[in-house]
Amino acid sequence: MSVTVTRVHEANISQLLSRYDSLKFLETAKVPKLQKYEWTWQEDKNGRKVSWEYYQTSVIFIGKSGYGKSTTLNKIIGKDVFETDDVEACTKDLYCAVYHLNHSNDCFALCDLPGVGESMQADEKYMEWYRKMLSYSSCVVYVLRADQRDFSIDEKIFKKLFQNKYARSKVILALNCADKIEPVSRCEIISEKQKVNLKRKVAEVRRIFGIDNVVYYSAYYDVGLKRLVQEIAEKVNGKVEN
Ligand SMILES: Nc1nc2c(ncn2[C@@H]2O[C@H](COP(=O)(O)OP(=O)(O)O)[C@@H](O)[C@H]2O)c(=O)[nH]1
Ligand SMILES: [Mg+2]
Repeated sequence: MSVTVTRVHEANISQLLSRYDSLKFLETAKVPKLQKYEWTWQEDKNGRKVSWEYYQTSVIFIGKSGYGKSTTLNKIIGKDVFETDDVEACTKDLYCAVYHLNHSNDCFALCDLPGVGESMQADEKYMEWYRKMLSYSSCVVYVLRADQRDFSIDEKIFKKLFQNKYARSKVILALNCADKIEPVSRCEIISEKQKVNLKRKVAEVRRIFGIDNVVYYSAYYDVGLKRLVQEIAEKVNGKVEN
């Protein structure tokens, strides 16, 4: 199976490092590179398939459509390059923001894998493909919503995707839309009362999914994103050579 990889953004890593101190290690880090996988393709300007090197430092964002993955990526990057409209279910395309590291030909990539959730439920045959792709990444950000009450579908998907301890060790559960948890405040983006409920939600999600790395944030209001990037940095740092 092959996949179309679209680079929605390409820049030097300095653009990202100026925004996030926690990623500074990428200035000197060596990134192991994976090549020649049949699904690693992108189309050039003439529509021809050209090989694409998939970087082991790739960070993949997954989660159901409408949970705010693209908004999160745009806020991290500082540009609106990932489309925030709803995408068609069942798409298998991968959208990436690629950052070139100064000292080598290596890259760091932030990727959006839309359609996970609905399509995985609908079609078991994609499971293996998704699992493979996730296994080649250094970090997987699984986006949930802080105001979500029922996690049963996500729990099912999660268990199918991350079947062993190693796979789960890469995961960060990111609770977006923290501003929407009750009691919604008119004066503050996230009130003290909301923070109490957010902490309870984090504890609940930790228990349900069996993952310690759980953070809450609001992509829309840019609250808590530095903490999320810090968690990402820790996972990626464990996969590169310093
Ligand atoms: N209130 C609120 N809305 C958000 C937040 N993040 C995303 N949204 C909204 O949720 C909708 C879906 O977001 P999008 O990024 O397209 O979701 P995706 O399908 O997971 O990529 C958009 O209308 C966003 O503006 C957030 O933190 N708070
Ligand atoms: Mg999206």
